[in-house]
Amino acid sequence: MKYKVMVAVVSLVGLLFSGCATPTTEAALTVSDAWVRPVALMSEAQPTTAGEVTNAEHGGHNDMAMGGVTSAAYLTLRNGTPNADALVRASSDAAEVVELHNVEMVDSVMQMRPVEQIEVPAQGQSELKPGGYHIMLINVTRELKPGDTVDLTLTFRSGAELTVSAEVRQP
Ligand SMILES: [Cu+2]
Repeated sequence: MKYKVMVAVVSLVGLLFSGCATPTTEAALTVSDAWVRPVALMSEAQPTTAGEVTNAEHGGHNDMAMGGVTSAAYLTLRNGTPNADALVRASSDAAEVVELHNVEMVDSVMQMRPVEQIEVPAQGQSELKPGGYHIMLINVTRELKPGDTVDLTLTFRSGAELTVSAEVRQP
């Protein structure tokens, strides 16, 4: 009885696996669920998003005394190749400066830190999500309303480059 269930599960997994391994144009690296936090430009009171740090912490990146408006992009990276890879750079049509960040607890305070790269394991995935790794959009150049889209170009350690369209939406 138990054995039969096991067989059923195994064959189902096998089916899923063969379904993924389409011989034509199999994407080595894929991006899914890409989204960006909305921002309103020109509003006097810019609410600070929970879990993120205010512009003051980004003083080094802002030449303007008032500081630019920031947002963050999140997505899931999948690596279908047998080799580990890493996201090493990102750029966007909606921000002057784009950095890769992580959120760490430092003396029980959440702080954002730039990181060199975000690892994507072989045959695995990495999630960029609130409270963890994210793509920081610094000096956002236009209003980002829910429903808008933001282009993100992602460069990987392997040299692969992907451009994705991220939807602006509330967390
Ligand atoms: Cu950040």
